Formats: sequence, structure tokens, C-alpha cells
Amino acid sequence: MTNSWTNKEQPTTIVLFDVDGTLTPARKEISEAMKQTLAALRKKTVIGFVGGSDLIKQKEQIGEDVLDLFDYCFSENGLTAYKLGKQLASQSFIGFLGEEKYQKLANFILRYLADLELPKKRGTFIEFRNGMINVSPIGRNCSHAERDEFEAYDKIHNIRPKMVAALKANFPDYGLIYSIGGQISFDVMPIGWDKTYCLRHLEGEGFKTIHFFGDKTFEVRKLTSKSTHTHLSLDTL
Ligand code: M1P
Repeated sequence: MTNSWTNKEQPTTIVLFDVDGTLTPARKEISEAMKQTLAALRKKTVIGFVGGSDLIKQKEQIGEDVLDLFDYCFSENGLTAYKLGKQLASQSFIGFLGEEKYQKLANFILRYLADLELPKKRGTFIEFRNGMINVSPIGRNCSHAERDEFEAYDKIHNIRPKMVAALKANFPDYGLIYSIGGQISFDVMPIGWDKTYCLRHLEGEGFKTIHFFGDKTFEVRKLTSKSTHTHLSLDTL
């Protein structure tokens, strides 16, 4: 199959990058050196990012012009997606779950957190995104120092793994997966809406090779697509 990326040296190769911990330090800004590397790579292959956060955060970290810097932009794992700056079809978490089920889930989370003693608690414990919710026991509006502190505390006390286990036990029929990808939170999304979701936008686009670079890539899955050798490493789920 041919595709439309004839301006690239390798038009059937796409290189995808995770954001936090890969293109940028966690929740921090991209460096000029990284931007230049991406611009040079973009001449050779098609490039994209696939991040768990929403586009607003990716603009804060990569720049207001983020949509111009990549051929594909996959926010919220591709639930919100852009090709050459034009938005592609999207789905929503609330559309999948429905208001009634969502409220049961949110109420359980807030009750669980209310009973939790931590060295520090701040604010924004549930961040409602288009394609997922993000749950943070300390609260998303903690400072950078506080997030480092929570991460270290969590490594010892397993706050997030225990909370995920409680959610799995209480909502076994909700069709959700839980991903502890960052420092202070975990993502909750429908099964299949992890980082591999973005691949749905690449089907039929004529790519033969898909490279993914990310941190916490513990599992490697060989995909059964029409591509000759397509590999994608996943965040831990
Ligand atoms: O990209 C990994 C994770 O980065 C952030 O996590 P945290 O704030 O816990 O460091 C979040 O954007 C999260 O959604 C994302 O999966």
C-alpha cells in the first residue's frame, strides 16, 4: 500500500513518542534540543506523540504550536487526535460509561480518598478528561516538590496499587482498565483505550513500521496488523 507522505525519506515509517518522561521530564517543558531533534527526524519519517494527558497540558509542555510540530498528535492516548493539525473522530469516557455508572465510580473514589491518611493532600482528586478520568490521591494541583514526595511515599506504601485493587474489586463489570503511568495519579479508561488506542487512527494509512518510544514500557506486544513488523510498547496497565 502507498501513502501520502511522499515528502519523507521513509514515508511508511512512523515514530511515536510518549510525552511525560520521554519528550519532557514529568509535567515539565520540552527542551530546545529535543525540539530540534524532532524537526530533523520529521524530515525522515512521519512523527507523532501519544500522551495520556489532554491537549491543554501538552500545549503547556511542548508549546502552543504543538499541533504544527508533529504529523500526528494523540492526546489522551488518541481519544482526541489530530493529523496535520486537523481533528480526527473522537469518543468520550462519559459516553462509554453513562452518567449513572460514572457517579457511582466517582462517589466510591471520593469516599475512599476521604478515609485515606497521607502526609499531604492538596486538590483536584479526580480530573475529568474526554477519554478517561485521572485519579490522584494527593491531588493534581500539588507542587513539583510535593509530587516527588508523594511518588517516594507511594513506592513504600503502595497507595495507588491498593486503590486500583479496590476499584477492580468493586467495579468488576464496568469494562475499565487502570494505568499507573505517572508520579501522583492513575488513569481510568475503557478496556482498549490505552496507548494502543491511537493505532486505530493509523489503520489503512499505509505504515509498514511503527516505532514507539516511552518510559515504563514493560510489555511488548506484536500486533497482528497488515504491517510487516509493527511493534508497540505499552505503559504498564
Ligand atoms: O504520561 C504518564 C501520566 O502522566 C501524568 O501522570 P502524573 O501526573 O501522575 O505524573 C498524567 O497526565 C497521566 O494521565 C499520564 O498517564
